[in-house]
Amino acid sequence: MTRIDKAQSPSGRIVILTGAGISKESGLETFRDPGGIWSRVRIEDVATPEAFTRDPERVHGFYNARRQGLLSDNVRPNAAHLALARLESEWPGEVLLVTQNIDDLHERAGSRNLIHMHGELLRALCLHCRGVEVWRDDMALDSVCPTCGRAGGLRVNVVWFGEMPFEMERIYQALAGCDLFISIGTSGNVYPAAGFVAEVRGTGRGATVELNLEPSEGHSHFTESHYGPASEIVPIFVETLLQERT
Ligand code: BJW
Repeated sequence: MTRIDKAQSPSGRIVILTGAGISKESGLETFRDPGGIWSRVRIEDVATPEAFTRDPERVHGFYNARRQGLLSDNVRPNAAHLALARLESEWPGEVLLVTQNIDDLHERAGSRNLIHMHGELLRALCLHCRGVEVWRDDMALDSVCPTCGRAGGLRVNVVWFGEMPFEMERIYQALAGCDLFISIGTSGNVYPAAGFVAEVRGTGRGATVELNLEPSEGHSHFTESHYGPASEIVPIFVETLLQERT
């Protein structure tokens, strides 16, 4: 099990990257597993700026369905989300959670130091005024921006292929200074997130741990790996990490 060297790093800075696999047991679909989202819908049709320009109604429909799913009663944080929130509150050093997920399950579990690098399903971006507002209803071509009052400019505030993920400078700064990097429930197919582990290895400083159902694309970069459902292996890993500090 990974240890943070207490002598070198008394407070131990941790960066955690999460992907769709952590929310799978909460009832949300992954993208690239068999039967996942990209097996039913083409990326080019719903997850690029060009798709939105070509057929905004279709893109709205895709995200409206996922928003309704996220807000349904049976979708809630699982033991893995809760364990990461516990780690943030009990760990003596900084814990930064970087999620690729657009759901709000980390917030609902209690995580606070959190970056949504691929955006948030429950926020709208106005292309007229660049305002970003909470949005929990269906979105349509004639939806009105709560900030500027104009219709026709709203899109879901997520990062599509070809767009720049959010807060990259802050993320790379945290990766450069971290003592432990933990990657959870991500297939390692999408950059720049897939390159974070190599970034940490390049500093020669941080330990790197993968917690996933199966080895990801970048599994060989990690110094330690544990495989199984996130709701089982994440709480065990967090418990051990906290025990080792005491
Ligand atoms: C479990 C489990 C359980 C299951 N327990 N585990 C070559 C050509 C063209 C483009 C590129 C290129 N090389 C790189 C690019 C850039 C491109 C890219 O990466 N393309 C690749 C396809 C090659 N990237 C971009 O365009 C990004 N922007 C960018 O690069 O800007 C320029 C830049 C330059 C320099 C620095 C910084 C930036 C933007 C990427 C946007 C991704 N958007 C999406 C959709 C939007 C949001 C949404 O609709 O939800 O984000 S795509 C989709 O994939 C989504 C996810 O966040 C993302 C990652 O998926 P994730 O989370 O890994 O899910 P899965 O399904 O792949 O994996 C799930 C894993 O969980 C699996 O391993 C399972 O085993 C596991 N699992 N059940 C634990 N119970």
